[in-house]
Amino acid sequence: MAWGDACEASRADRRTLDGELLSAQVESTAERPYLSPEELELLDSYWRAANYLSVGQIYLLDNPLLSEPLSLDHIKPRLLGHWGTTPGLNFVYAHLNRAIIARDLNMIFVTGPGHGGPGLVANTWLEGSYSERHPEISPDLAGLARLFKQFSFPGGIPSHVAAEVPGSINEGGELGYSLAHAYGAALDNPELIVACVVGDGEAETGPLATSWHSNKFLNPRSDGAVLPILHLNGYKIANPTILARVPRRELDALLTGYGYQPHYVEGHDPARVHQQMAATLDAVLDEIHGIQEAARTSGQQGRPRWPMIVLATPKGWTGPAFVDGKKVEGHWRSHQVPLDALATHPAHLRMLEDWLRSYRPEELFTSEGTLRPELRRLVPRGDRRMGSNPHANGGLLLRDLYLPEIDGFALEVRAPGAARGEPTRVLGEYLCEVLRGNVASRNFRIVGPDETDSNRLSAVFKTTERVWLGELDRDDVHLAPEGRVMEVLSEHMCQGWLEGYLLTGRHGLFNCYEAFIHIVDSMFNQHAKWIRSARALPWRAPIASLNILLSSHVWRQDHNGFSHQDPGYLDLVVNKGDLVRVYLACDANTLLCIMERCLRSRDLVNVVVAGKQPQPQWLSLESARGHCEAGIGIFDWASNDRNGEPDVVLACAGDVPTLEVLAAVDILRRHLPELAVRVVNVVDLMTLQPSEEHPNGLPAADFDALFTTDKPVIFAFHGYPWLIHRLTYRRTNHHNLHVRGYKERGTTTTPFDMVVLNDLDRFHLVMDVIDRVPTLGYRSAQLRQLMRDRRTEHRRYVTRYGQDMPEVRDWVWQHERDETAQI
Ligand SMILES: Cc1ncc(C[n+]2csc(CCOP(=O)(O)OP(=O)(O)O)c2C)c(N)n1
Ligand SMILES: [Mg+2]
Repeated sequence: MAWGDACEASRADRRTLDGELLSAQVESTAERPYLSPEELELLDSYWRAANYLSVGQIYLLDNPLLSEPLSLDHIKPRLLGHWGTTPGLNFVYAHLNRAIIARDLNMIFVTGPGHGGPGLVANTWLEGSYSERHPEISPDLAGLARLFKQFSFPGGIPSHVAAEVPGSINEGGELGYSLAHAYGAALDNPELIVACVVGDGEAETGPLATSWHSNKFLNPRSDGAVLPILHLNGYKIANPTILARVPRRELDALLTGYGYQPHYVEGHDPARVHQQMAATLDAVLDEIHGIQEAARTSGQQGRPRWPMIVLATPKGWTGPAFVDGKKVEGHWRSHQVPLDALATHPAHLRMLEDWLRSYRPEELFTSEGTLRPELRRLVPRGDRRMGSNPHANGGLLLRDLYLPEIDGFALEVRAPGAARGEPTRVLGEYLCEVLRGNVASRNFRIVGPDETDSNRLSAVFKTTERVWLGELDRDDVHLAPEGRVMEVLSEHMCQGWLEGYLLTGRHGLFNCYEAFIHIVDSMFNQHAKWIRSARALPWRAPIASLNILLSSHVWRQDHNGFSHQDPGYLDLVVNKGDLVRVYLACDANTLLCIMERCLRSRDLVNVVVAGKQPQPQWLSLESARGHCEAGIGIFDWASNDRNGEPDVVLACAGDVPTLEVLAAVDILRRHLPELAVRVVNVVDLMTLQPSEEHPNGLPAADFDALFTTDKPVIFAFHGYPWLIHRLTYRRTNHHNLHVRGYKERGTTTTPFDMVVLNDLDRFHLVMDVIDRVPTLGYRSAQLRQLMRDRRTEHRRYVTRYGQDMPEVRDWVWQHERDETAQI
């Protein structure tokens, strides 16, 4: 069949919106075979080989080529894995290989139903990529036996498409992220096609449901293509799927409504479905090529209607049709292990043998366990193999970002508190230059859920736009098909895109309101797991870190109120230990130093919390550099313990806690000048952990030197107080540590009232000092009384005037500014 005919056939597909029309179309494809009998036979054999290897991985411990009758001794004692999705994945993989060879495509494969691990392991072994990455799983009989044994076996490999599987950028264990990952991979990769199988159950998840909209952000001129393949096998674990049980007309309307041109491939007779799939795949690849050509050569504008495939084939295709009288093939019962009582049901063992032999392994493999030479011709060459495509091992392609010197962006701070500034606005200027400096390499993007302006990073729009392929209005600003900032009100899409972008070897930053980053807690978990697994694989080259900037944070969401006040993301991320860095910027220059470090780092998740409101600036760039390098340190200029040991340590982490601590120190030094106070500021939260627990953890001696071993420590923290206890519980002086932080008291109120509500305010900190420094005794009773009165007065004032007291609003750090101009 010629290309034109193929398009015609696929156009006919588009009209197949109900069963009748579809069967008519299937008949007509069968009458006019697209593949020659030889091509069909080879393709089907290749598919059978992958299916055989998949079943073998789930069941076999020995006898890999069934050279002797199957007995229980050959069967794994624990049967673990997912069969149901696998034949469909294998089917798609075989057809994509055919297209890659025919068209010399640069393609990677994203597996939404990642529980189909056996399929991807089988395919990458067949093509040789697996053995190249895992030489012990050699392309011979011994390797085949090990391939089978290792799957879901202690000391072996997981049952999912994990980082261990070459060619994967999507684990798929937690469903929902495949399509966003696929789009992230395609961005700025104009020659790449990302084939993405979406499970019909997966399609019910929130992240996946919204990810269809990614097509409004893909520029056909400068980005690659994504080919979504909705795997409509009808079932999830124990239920039908929604999309399989709505009339095709509704499904078609849904997908068309998302802006796609769906093409349907449906059936259960392999020969017929092969013919349909081959014809349809060629048609959609023609369409993709046509779209890209039109945009790239004739300058066609606007949002294209990208094609996609709906593949409706039975779940558990080619497996046992019925087991113990119950339907299995084409049913959710095929989801995991269709025959799982082999030890007690001899008939099941025979069924398994029949099933395995139905693939005719003797026709597929030589007696040495290698794929027969005629089938090897169906494997793309070298890096064109999807398991060896360097885009799926992004670190191989990673180039360092150009990073401008931060000096040009720093605020001039002649003395602590002598300047004011908005940290994220300052950062925005720097990021603008990062964007500008990397225009040519097209390897840096900023994502965010509609908050880049709100987070005051607006300076980036001096050099770039927001990507937008949708319709434009005359009044729109900063929207264009070309742009480096991607904004969509879906934290899932933001993170999914960025993960896909990073995993394929690029760099980026996710900016988000602090409270709403929780929406993607679980995505963070999964990405961190991926990094941990990938780090253990020498062939997976390090990728750029996932950088998350949290602004509009808990303490300055006073106008949005309680719903927007939640610093708990930090509690979550520290669970991932050495993979995570948490930075709390106390001012703008600190933020610049932190961000520069994050953008250079690899294989980490960096979480940066920074304020956006005008606030006093404490550190010159030089001081900030040293402070960030250490991650923690004494603010000499705020301490008066220089000539001896402190009576109390006041520690702070975060911009608002730092401000309150310094204001408290101001009060203490005015009222109790003889009290020796030490101020410790923490930028890198992980310094608090013991060095044995975290690479950034302070050695015990350094920690004790800063916090003493016996003095009271009042710690003002940005987040929930327990986190500081978690991190420091093994420190010598932990029993003297008293933490103030957010304790879930929030509302729409003034900035200072927020800290008062949570007992983090300067007055309360002074009271904490008085209560915990034994030597102060009764001498400080009056000051304590005064502090209580100030809190009472604050309450009276804010409820009356709706703003903070002048003494709070206008407070500035003045101590010794003249005599110690150096900071
Ligand atoms: C977010 C999430 N929720 C639940 C699960 C548990 N789970 C594993 S597989 C599966 C069904 C998947 O169905 P589908 O996407 O249709 O895949 P397939 O039919 O191809 O197996 C579920 C619910 C999961 N892995 N991820
Ligand atoms: Mg399904």
